[in-house]
Amino acid sequence: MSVVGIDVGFQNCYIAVARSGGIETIANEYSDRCTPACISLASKNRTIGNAAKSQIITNFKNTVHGFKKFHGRAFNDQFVQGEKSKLPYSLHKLDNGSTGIKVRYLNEDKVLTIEQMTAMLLTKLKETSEHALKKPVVDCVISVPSFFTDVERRSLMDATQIAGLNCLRLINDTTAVALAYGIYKQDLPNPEEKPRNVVFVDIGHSSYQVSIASFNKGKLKVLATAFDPYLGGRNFDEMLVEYFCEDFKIRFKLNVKDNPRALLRLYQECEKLKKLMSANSSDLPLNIECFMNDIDVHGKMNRPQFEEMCAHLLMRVEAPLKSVMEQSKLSRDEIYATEVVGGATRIPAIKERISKFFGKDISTTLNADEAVARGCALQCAILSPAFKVREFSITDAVPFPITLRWKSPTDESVGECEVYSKNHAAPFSKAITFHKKEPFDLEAFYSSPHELPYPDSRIGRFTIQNVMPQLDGDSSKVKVKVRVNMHGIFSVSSASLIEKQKGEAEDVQMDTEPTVQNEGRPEEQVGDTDWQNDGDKQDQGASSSKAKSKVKSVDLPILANTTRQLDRDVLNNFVEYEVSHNSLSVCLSSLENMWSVAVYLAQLNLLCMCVAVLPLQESNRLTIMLEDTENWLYEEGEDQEKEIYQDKLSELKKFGEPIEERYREHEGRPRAFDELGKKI
Ligand code: ATP
Ligand code: K
Ligand code: MG
Repeated sequence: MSVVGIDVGFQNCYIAVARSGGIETIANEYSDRCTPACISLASKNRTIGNAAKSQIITNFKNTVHGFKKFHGRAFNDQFVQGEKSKLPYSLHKLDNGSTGIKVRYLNEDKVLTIEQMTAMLLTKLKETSEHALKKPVVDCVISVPSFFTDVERRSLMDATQIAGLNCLRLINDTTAVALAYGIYKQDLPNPEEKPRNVVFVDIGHSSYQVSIASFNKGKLKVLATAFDPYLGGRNFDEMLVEYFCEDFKIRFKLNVKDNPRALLRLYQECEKLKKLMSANSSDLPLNIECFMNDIDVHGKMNRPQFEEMCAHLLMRVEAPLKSVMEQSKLSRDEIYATEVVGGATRIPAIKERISKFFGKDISTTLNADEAVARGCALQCAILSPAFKVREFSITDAVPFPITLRWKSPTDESVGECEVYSKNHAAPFSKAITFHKKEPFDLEAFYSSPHELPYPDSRIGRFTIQNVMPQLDGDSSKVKVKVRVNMHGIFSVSSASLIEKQKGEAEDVQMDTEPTVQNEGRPEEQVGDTDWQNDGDKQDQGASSSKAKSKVKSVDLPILANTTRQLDRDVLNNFVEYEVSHNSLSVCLSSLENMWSVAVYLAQLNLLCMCVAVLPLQESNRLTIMLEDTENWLYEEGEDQEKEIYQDKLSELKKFGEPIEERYREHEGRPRAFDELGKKI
C-alpha cells in the first residue's frame, strides 16, 4: 500500500511520500517539487502542471488555473461572479446551477466541472507519485483549507474519486502542518504536564489560515482556527498589476486591461517582482519587451512603496491572529512558538506583522512550501496498516458550529439543538434519541451564517425512514447517530428503532425532548480516553441496570439529501471520462515520442544547474541548446512523427553525453545521476 500526501494548493501542489527512510517530497518530470495547479486543454491533448503553466499566455482561453475555490459553489455565487471578470478563461453555468469551466478541447466546445478539473490535476499528481514509488498509488491524504464547508469538501472528495484515488482523509492545511511539526519532536511535555501551545500560520496564494494546537507526547489537539479566506499572495500581485496598468496608461498610453495576453504577462512579471522585493528593499526594475503594440515597457518599484500600496492588505493580517487567541483563551506568553508556512509569509511586512502581534520572533523551522504535503503523508502513514510510524493522535476542531432541526411530533413547532459547537473536537460521533411514531426529517445547518465564508448555511436534509409506533401505539425510541467524520464532513450516519419486547415493563422514559449523547471518535482506537465522556458512560450504565428487559434494535434507512450533491451516475460518467482522457494523453506522450525528449531535456536542464563543472563558453552553448529544444518541443515539436523525436533525442544526446560524462567524473558520484534518471 502506498503512503502519499498531497497538498492541493490554489497555485502550487506538492506531493510527499513515505519510504523506508522517512517522509520525502518528490519531484515531477521537470525535477520540480512544485507542480502548478494548472491545466491546459488543446486540440490534440491536455497538459497539466509545469507544461500547462508555460501555455498560460499562448493558450490563455483554455489554460485553467485558480479554480480551487470554485469547489461546491454555484455559478451565481458572489465569489464566483467576482472572480469571473478577472479570469482569462470562461465560466459557465451548469444545469444544476454549479460553476463549470468552458474550454475548447479536442476541437470541441466543452464545459467541464470543477470536480473534473481538480481530478485532472490529481491524476497528474497520482502519476508523479507512481513514478517515484514505482507502484500504483490509490490511498492518499489530501489537504483542504480549514474553512472549507461541507459542500466544498464533498466536491473535492468527488474529484478524488474521479481521479481514481482513495482519499483516507481530507486534512486541514494547518492541522497537517501541526502534525509535521509535532511528530518528530522528542521534547514534548508528558501527558499529565501542561501542554505546549503552538500557533500555525499558513498564507498561500489565495488565503490565510491560522490555528493553535496544543501538544503533549504522542498527541496534538487543535484548540481553535481562524482565517481570512480572501487574503493571500495574489492580492499583493493584484495591487502591483493595478499600479502598473495605471502607470503604463499614463506613460505609454496602453490599455493593458483590454489585452488578456498582456495582462497575464504583467501578472507573471509582477509576481516575480513581488518575490524579488522580499529579498531586496532598493528600487527594482520591471521590464517587459514587446509588451503591447510592439512597445517595450519599463517601470520600477521598491519595497517601502509596495508596502504603502498594500497597507490595507497588511492591516488584515492581525484579525485572524486576534480571533484565534481569543477563542483559545490563552495569553501570549502561553504561546511557545509561532510557526509560519505558505509562500506569502515570505513577504517581510507580513512576517513583521505576525511577530509584532506575538511580541516575539516567528519561527520558520518548517519548510514553508512542503510542510502541508509532509503532514498529509504523515497522516497517511499513520492511517496505513502497512507503515509503522510512531503513534500520534490528532484531534481537529470543528470550524463552524452545526445545528440539527426537526419538527415536533405533537404540534407543528420546531425543535433544534446545536450538536457541534465551534471548536468541538473532530472527528466525533454523537447519538441522539427521539421518540417518534412516523418517519421524520432532520435538517442540518451551520448555526452562524455570518461567520461562514460560504453563502448557504444548509448542510442537508436527512429523512429517517420506516419509523413506526410500537404495537401498543406508543412512540418508538429512535436512536440517531450523527458525526463529523475524518474529512470534516457532517452526516447522519445511522438510525435505529428500539423495539419494546412483549411483556416488557414500561421503563422507557417517554419525554419528547431528544437527548444527545457523545459517542467519541469511533474511527480512532488510539488512547485519549477523555473523549469517552459521561454521556457515553451513562448510556452503558443505564442499559446494564435494565439488563433483564430485552430490547431489539432495528436499523432504519436514511435518505440523505445534501446541498449541491453530485449525482452518482454523473460522477461515474466523469470517472470513465477521466480514465479515457488520461490514457489519451499518456498515449500521446508515450515513451517513444515527445516524452522522451522532454525527459532528457529535464535531465540536461538539471545538469545545466551544475554548470560550475563546465567552462563558461560551453555552458552558454548548452543553455541555448536547451532553450531552443524546449521552445521547439512546445511549438512545432508538439505534434510530430515518432522519427522526428528520435532524431531530436539523438541530437540532444550527442551534445549531452560528453557533458554527462564530465559531470560524473567531476562529481565522482555516479549514483546521483543514475538515481535521477530512474526517478524521471
Ligand atoms: P493556497 O494555500 O491559497 O491554496 P498555495 O498553497 O498554492 O495557495 P503557496 O504555494 O503557499 O500557495 O504560496 C504561493 C504564494 O506565495 C504566491 O502568491 C507566491 O507569489 C508567494 N510567494 C512565494 N515566494 C515568495 C516570496 N519570496 N516573496 C513573496 N511572495 C512569495
Ligand atoms: K501549496
Ligand atoms: Mg497552501
